[in-house]
Amino acid sequence: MPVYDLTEKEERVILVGVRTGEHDDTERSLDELKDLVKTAGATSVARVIQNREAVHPGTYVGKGKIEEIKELIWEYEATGIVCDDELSPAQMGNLTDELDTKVMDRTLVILDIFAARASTSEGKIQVELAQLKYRQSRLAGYGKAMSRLGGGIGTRGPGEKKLEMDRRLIKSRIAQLNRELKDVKRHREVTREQRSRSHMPVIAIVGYTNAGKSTLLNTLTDAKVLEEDQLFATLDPTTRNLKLPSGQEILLTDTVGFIRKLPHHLIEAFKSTLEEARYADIILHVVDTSNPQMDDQMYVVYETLQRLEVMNKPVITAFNKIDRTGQEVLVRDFKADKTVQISAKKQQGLEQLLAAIEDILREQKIYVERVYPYPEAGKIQLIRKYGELMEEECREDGIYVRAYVPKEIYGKL
Ligand SMILES: Nc1nc2c(ncn2[C@@H]2O[C@H](COP(=O)(O)OP(=O)(O)OP(=O)(O)O)[C@@H](O)[C@H]2O)c(=O)[nH]1
Ligand SMILES: [Mg+2]
Repeated sequence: MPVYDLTEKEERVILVGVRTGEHDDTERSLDELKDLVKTAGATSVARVIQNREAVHPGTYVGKGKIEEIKELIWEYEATGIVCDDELSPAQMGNLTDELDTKVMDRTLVILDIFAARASTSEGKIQVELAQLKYRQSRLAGYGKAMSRLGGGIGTRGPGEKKLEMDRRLIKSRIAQLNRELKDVKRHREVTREQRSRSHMPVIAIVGYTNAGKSTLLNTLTDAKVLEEDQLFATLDPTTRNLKLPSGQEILLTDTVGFIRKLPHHLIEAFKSTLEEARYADIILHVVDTSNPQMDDQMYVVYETLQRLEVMNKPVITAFNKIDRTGQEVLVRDFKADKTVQISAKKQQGLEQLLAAIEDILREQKIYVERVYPYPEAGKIQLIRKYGELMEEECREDGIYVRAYVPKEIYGKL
């Protein structure tokens, strides 16, 4: 009887970064890379940073550093290295030759985590597509680096499936996944259309990974989405109804988290998921106030929104986790239309958050004050359902109403 070894050898990796410009966040970026590596199931045993004007085009780091890394590999019995930037196929091939070890990059690790986390068929299609495209461009001419991956990080597809290795098979698999993705897109469009016909405003929760987006959705709507102290705990967007204190109903959507250097292939593949924010009426930006890198993270979120062409939308920034920091930390966000301080976990500041949402929605609505004759009373139902009915009074000539209504409804009144 054949015996299969299902346990993978523990991967021990050395983190490698290049510090280039003035604005130096290499250390912090490597801290994050360490978390990513851990999430992917490997251990970081050492880190190396090189100061260079620019990343070495052929080998990412210079010759001297390569020697240093070689020694560290030997010293720490490392099984591979992870570079903090996406390596070109040539860099990956050359480093593999020089170091004779498994060479990975930040992108590969992020893709690996996404593969492990994807739970819906939509998520799985998107991740596998991103993984295969990454792999495809590196197999051409540099197959050695890919075969050097062996098992572990970089070889696992969604659903514990091994990723395809054969170039021709990759090509046909990509074509198949692209077809499936088209169906997914169509499905999303239909859902979105239905939503916009329901006239319910959509609010997209965005933010850096681990900021507390899912926790907030759960707190507000009892959505039961996975919340965990981990990077990229949730990938698939979840939408839930929420009734605001005014009676108005809205849709809240939790989306995939952002991170610095989010892989290009991932953004491409996840476009239909990430696009949820593009069709939202309000962006709810959740920030982890307890994270020392809060400012960098906010910057990355706005940059990513721009990459996704999410622009000119009202933004509410919710400074989350204030139960950890206390109110004394200085928080501000000039890009936001409104800011609130909350604790999604301890349920603090939620009334203010809902009030901020109502304020913005009201700004987008039209004020109506009039008397509806009794035969037209049915229209008040419309107001009640889609707008905000503030006053209603039966008079001799009809029903007197004061309300805010969405523009789309106004015409019908
Ligand atoms: N102390 C404290 N912890 C919080 C708060 N909100 C969320 N957390 C914790 O932060 C961690 C991340 O929360 P999630 O809701 O999973 O974060 P997310 O933004 O959905 O993260 P991803 O899905 O990974 O992108 C979890 O351990 C939460 O329990 C808060 O207000 N206070
Ligand atoms: Mg989440």
